[in-house]
Amino acid sequence: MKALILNSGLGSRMGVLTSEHPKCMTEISPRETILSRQLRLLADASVNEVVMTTGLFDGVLVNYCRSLDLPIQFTFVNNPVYATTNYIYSIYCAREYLDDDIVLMHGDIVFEAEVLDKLVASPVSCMAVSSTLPLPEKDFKAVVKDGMVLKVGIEFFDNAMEAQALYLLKRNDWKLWLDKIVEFCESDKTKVYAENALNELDGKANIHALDVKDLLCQEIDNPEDLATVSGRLKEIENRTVYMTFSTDIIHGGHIQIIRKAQKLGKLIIGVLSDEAVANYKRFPLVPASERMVMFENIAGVYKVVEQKTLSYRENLERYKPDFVVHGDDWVTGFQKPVRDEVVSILATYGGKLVEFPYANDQKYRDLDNRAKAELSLPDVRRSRLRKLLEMKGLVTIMEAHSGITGLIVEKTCVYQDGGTKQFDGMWVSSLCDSTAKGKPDIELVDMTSRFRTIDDIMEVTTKPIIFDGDTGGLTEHFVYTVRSLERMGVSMIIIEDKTGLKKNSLFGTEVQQTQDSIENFSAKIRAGKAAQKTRDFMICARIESLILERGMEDALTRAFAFVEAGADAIMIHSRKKDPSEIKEFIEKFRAKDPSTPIVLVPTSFNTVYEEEWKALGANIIIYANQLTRTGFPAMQDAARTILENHRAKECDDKCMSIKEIINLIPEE
Ligand code: SPV
Ligand code: MG
Repeated sequence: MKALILNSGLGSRMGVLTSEHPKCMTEISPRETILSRQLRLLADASVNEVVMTTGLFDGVLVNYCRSLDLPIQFTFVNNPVYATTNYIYSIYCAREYLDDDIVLMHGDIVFEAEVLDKLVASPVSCMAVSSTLPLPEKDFKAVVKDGMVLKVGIEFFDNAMEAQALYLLKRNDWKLWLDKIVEFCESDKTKVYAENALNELDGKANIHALDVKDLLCQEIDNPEDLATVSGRLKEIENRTVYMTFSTDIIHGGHIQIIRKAQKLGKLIIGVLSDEAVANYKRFPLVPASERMVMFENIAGVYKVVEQKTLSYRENLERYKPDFVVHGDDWVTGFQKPVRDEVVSILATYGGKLVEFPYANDQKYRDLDNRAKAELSLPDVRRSRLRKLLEMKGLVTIMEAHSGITGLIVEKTCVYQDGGTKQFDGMWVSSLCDSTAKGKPDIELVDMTSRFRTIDDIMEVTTKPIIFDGDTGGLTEHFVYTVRSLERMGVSMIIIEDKTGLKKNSLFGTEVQQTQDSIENFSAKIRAGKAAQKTRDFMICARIESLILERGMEDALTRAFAFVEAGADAIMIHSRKKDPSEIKEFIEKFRAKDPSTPIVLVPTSFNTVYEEEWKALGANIIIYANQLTRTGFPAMQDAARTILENHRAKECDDKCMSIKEIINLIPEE
């Protein structure tokens, strides 16, 4: 596709403005002339070959075009008799360069990017017309019937629309018109409009009317036009466009949509906060502060701001952008409520939503998968629990005891109120790990076997892991456990202040359980902290005083002593249904220690919502055994159903489909 720009005219109605250069070099804004704007928009629309006819000042014009340094290849054609002929003759002079699809425009037309984009994207020949503007007395009008342009000229008022000499002409249609132009010029009809030749074709050139309505598309004939157009441009250039990004990798697809958005106005980019990204898709590899810098450095981005939540409300109300740009992938699906909210906020002040086709390109998905894989590397995974705590204040952790339960924790996601919610990490429970192996929870499953479970989970997931270290064993052994876990990429070990043969805490005082002394347990914590190599790894001290009914004071004394010994977090446990003793502990602990993270395992005291725990000052909520306790009864039920029915059919409805399994477990 080539552009043909007609710049041979004298532009005498512009007065002194055209005394030293052609009209197209008239300034329309502090940075642009009519021509530089046309050429920049053509280059943006990937029209990179321009044939330009020239007349008076042709040397000035040629030098000017070259000085613009645009990715455009020019062919200049001088009309030697520009003073006595009309542009029909200029086209005739250029005819040998025009065997292509042609964007034809007069050199004095100013239009906004959307007009040219629509024109260039048109699958058929078309001419820019407006159904909303009044018919001009002395300028072009197009006679339009059934969407087709039949005639163009000044004299037509019936069935006519305001029209501008801006066309897309497909090669075959253009050839018909060009042949007529040649015929006219060779029989000396050179003082008429090229459209006179077109009109003789009686609509055979198949030119459709492209209705650009109120979009700017206007020729500049005199200083009054110049003032109007400059004013419109100022208003257009002050329009703002808002887009949100959650990505930590910028690829070609992003740049493409950014370029499209920039054509609509000054582009404000909202970078989604780390917390919102972590909830919405995955933990960001690059923090929001750095992602903001990435976008600030993309040419032509006007401003970068943080968007704290998936909802656009706060930023739309603050910046009131004229446009919000998004891919069309949110028209349906879980983001629909976010979109609906955007539409309703835009409606309050007359903003517009512009949706471009979503680039669902495999190569971009691969890129994101590679980034995701990085999250499973030991160093990256280990450090993430601390970051999540910092970012969210409260993190939620779900039990996993195998690859498949790990995948369930990794992937389960619910969509609520336009947002998403998923677990932040996994708890490798001693109870569930032992149960899965058919063994009691008495530190019988040895560390090697427990590590094997962690490895199975790590192989297929990326989220941080908290390991249930029971009593931690002998201090001499514990230091090795800390190092091994740290090396594997586990984020935290929780050890309980018990000694001897450990029994599960939920038995409480029904079984013989011995609490360790503060001194011994503190020494174990100190040794563990001294053994670890990184700053990221955390040792959490679990206090069993309430389980063993030793009272609140004992629990608090131990908590402060263990923090003193170096514990990075405190877990307080209870087997009562009533959450009051846990609430009392949090309140009293927080009165003296505002920052050490508090971990809870609300299996018995399960009536309190996460939001309330957060408000009270808790930081990690572990759902310690629910996958085990729901999974195994389902298996027992299936086994019983088959035994009772002597076949598997009755079990079918209880089964996960093979398709669902395939979705849960992707092949590499
Ligand atoms: C586990 O899940 O193994 C625990 C938590 O240690 S609890 O069972 O509540 O003691
Ligand atoms: Mg346990």
